[in-house]
Amino acid sequence: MKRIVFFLMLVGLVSACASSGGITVESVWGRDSPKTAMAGAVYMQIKNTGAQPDKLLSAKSDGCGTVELHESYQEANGMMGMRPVTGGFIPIPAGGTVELKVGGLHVMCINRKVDFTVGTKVPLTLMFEKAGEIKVVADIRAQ
Ligand SMILES: [Cu+2]
Repeated sequence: MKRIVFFLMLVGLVSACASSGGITVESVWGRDSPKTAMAGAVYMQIKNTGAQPDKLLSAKSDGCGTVELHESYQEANGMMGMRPVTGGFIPIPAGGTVELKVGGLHVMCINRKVDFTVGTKVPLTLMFEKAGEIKVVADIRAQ
């Protein structure tokens, strides 16, 4: 019986954070959005406890037609816009944490195949230059 409880705890930990090499990805979530929206943003914390800098190169998901790495920026008219990140990757400095958050960097799920409704889980595969593939699950929630 104790073993079963331990196993369940372990599964809980694995889904809450995923790591490879010196890279750990935590708090992966997306905000719920109308079914009519074609795209949805996913946020997370990426920690690099290694001695080498790494790069998030790309991401993919069965729940999305295309996945892009985006940054938010302020347009000349003061409106917030977003665009693919400069250089096409997100640098993860050695010993640093990069936060993908509302109004900043995010992973963009384009041509969604799943609705971003509260409680939905969207699997994502992140590709890092050195750490390789890291699979995570985004929890869709209100904020
Ligand atoms: Cu975006």
